[in-house]
Amino acid sequence: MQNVMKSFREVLSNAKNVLIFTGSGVSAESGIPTFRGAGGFWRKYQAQDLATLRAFKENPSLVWEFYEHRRVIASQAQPNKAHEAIAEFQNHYCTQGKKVTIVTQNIDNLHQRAGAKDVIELHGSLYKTRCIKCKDISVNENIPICPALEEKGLPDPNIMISDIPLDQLPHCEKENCNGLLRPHIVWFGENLDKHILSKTYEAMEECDACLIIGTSSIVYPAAMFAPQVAERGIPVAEFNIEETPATRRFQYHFQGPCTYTVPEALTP
Ligand code: BV8
Ligand code: ZN
Repeated sequence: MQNVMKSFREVLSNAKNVLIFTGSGVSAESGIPTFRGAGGFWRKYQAQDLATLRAFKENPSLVWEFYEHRRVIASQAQPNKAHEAIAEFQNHYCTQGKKVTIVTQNIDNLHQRAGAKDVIELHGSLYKTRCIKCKDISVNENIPICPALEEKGLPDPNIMISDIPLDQLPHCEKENCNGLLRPHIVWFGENLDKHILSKTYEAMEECDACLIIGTSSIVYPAAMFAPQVAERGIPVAEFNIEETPATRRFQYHFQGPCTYTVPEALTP
């Protein structure tokens, strides 16, 4: 093991409160496409053209097909060695009375499926819906989420139409509501949940070591968080297959697939 990794493992063994940020790169080796890579496309759209309230209002059928496709992909994916190492590290640290907070930009639920606890999902979850009428938030892991969306999310770029009638899209089952459901996901141009942000800021203030894994640090405000921790003089280690716009802000950068580098850092 190289000396730099040894020194970071030393930092972790002395730390009492570790903060772990993750992005789509932590799920890449589970077969879930990242945004920046080729995977950022579905049919003839870029993910961020569909992850907006405007797209949903204009064509709820198209946006629901996009998210149904991702629900199917993520439900068929397995947590990888990086997700497992993070969950085991959190579990092991808790038995020593230390704290590990996991803050993810991902909506794929793979940290939780690997056994991680109290995961802070900055951008929501593929498996939660929110009613646009009564605002009820519910967990929903049904595949398909409704009969009309069965097999409807295929990424084939030749599929040109998305015309599921509104009344066949997912609707609220709360008493006398029946409002249209949307994914409980933060779209571009939407604010992050205040409560989630305050829990994140608290973890940023309290931590004495930080890891940032598999993110291009391009999307705000998430991109600001690890650099702000580094500004406090806290050791931050970036795990990525390449350098990012934030790399120079961090004390450590471990280059390579995170299923190799993260277990090397976290396994006792
Ligand atoms: C907001 C849910 C206030 C949806 C997501 C101009 C300048 C600055 C900011 C803005 C701007 N214009 C607009 C904005 C604000 C905008 C933004 O930041 N835009 C970017 C594109 C510039 N932000 C917002 O809109 C946010 N809200 O600011 O509210 C506001 C209000 C009104 C008006 C304006 C502002 C909301 C952002 C949340 C959007 N929702 N997700 C969905 O998933 O469908 S964001 C989504 O994209 C992800 O959650 C994630 O956050 C982001 C993708 O980033 P990554 O996860 O990092 O993935 P990426 O593919 O980029 O990188 C993968 C990395 O992994 C790479 O570095 C790669 O090298 C690495 N990797 C790959 N394989 C591996 C690996 N590493 C290790 N091992 C491997 N095997
Ligand atoms: Zn409702």
